[in-house]
Order: sequence, then C-alpha cells, then structure tokens
Amino acid sequence: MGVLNVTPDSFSDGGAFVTLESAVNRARAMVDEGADLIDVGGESTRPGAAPVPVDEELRRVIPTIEALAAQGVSISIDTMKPRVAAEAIGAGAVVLNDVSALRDEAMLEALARSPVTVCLMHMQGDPQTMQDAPSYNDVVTEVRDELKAMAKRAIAGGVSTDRIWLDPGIGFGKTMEHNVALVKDVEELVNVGYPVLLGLSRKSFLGKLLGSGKAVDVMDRLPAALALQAYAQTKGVRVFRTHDVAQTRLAVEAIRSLSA
Ligand code: HH2
Repeated sequence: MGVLNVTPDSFSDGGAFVTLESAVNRARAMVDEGADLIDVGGESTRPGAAPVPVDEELRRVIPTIEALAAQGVSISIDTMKPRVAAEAIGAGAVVLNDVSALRDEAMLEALARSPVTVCLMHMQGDPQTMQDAPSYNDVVTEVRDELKAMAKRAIAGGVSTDRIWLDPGIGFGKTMEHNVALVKDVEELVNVGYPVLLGLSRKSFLGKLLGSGKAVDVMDRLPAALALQAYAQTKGVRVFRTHDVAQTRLAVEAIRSLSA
C-alpha cells in the first residue's frame, strides 16, 4: 500500500502532493514501483494535527480518487469521516482505511451499504491527545482484543468477515516500547484470522531504536522500517503501508523468494 498524502501538513511529506497533477503523478509512480493499492488521505493524523473540515477534505481527495480510479488504480481512502468515506467509495475507492475503526456509527452504516474492504486500526485516544500518556497493562493482548471486538461490531453491523483487515496502529497512542512489543508479537494479531496491515513507514519510533538514543532524521528511517517489515512478513503480515514503495516491494519479494 503506497501512501499518498494530499495534505499540507503530513509529518514526512506534507505539502508535496497537493495539486491534482502532482498527486496523480506520485500515485502513478508508486504503482510503477510495485504498489498494489494507493492510500489517499486528506487529513494528517500525526500527533496534535488540526482536524480538517469535511468540505476541505473532500476537495483534497475526491478529484484525485476519480482521476486514479479512471486509470484503473486501486484506491484506499484514509479518513475518519463518514461523508468522505461514502463519496470516496462512490468515486471508486475499494478499501476504507479508518484509523478510528468505525467509532462513528455513521461510518459503519456507510461501510455496510458498500461492498468495500475495511482496515480497522487500533488507536488509543484521538490524534490531538494520543501521545500525551499512552498506557496499557499488556499492550499486545489489549490491542488484539480491542480489534477483535471492533471486527465483531462491524460484522454485527452487516460487514462480512472477508471484508475486514486489522492494523495494530503503530504510533497511535503508543510509546516506543508499545510499538516494539506490537511488532515483536504481531503473530498474536495475525492468529486472529484476518489479514493484518502494518504501517511503520518513517515513524518516529524507528528513529529511536539506536542504542545511543540519538534521533534519526525522518528520511533516514527506511532501513529500520524494511528490517521490521521483513520480520513481520515472516510472521504473516500481509499488507505494508509505505511511502517508499520500490524498496518495500524489493524487500517483500526477497522474503517471498525464501518460501518459493
Ligand atoms: N499511519 C498513518 C496514517 N494512516 N493508516 C493505517 N491503517 N495504519 C497506519 O499505521 C497509518 C494510517 C500516519 O502516517 P502518514 O499518513 O504518513 O502521516 P500523516 O498522518 O501525518 O498524514
């Protein structure tokens, strides 16, 4: 899954793809590099990000989705807003990536009315406050059980099991130790039985893994992401959300070659 942030303020690529032409070119380049799906987002979810009004989010994402769907590109819509989800699906999106995992009842209704797949992501709190003091007794068990409950709620709301993916939500209300534990024990989530998506790309905890504790610049975190993604792939993770498609594709194929 290649990341296309049509936002002025995303943490690693904000402002780079805000015109229709630059967004479509970026998506096409990621498809050429081996992306199977392009995740289009019009609202940054980085810690402390300001919420975006619905009309502005629609203005950012819908023309891009229409243009890409017309070219046969598979699109995922990264939104927490039911109206944006519904219009994006109408414009051709085939996956709903909701980092709030259908918290809004209207989102579940919009999803149930549609045929698309949903990615249910775990987040403690909301983007404004989630990194203030994340706290768990046992992060791996709690995230797994909360995601199981979210899947159950989606099914009760009319979503069939074959339309559900789960995502532990790396960096969403999690400390560095929580993120490391979720990657290390990702098999616990895989064993629930739904396809698992992991979004590690460029995240700040990758820059803190060095023993020296010295922060690593956002664009220099790729080797750490590729290493952890390769590990996760061997544990059964199926989808990797990444800004660096060519390198991720090569790493994925390298691991795949071992089981060919
Ligand atoms: N991470 C981000 C956004 N959406 N969706 C899923 N399912 N999983 C993730 O880990 C995830 C996500 C954050 O990354 P990015 O889109 O690059 O930044 P921003 O939220 O600042 O736009």
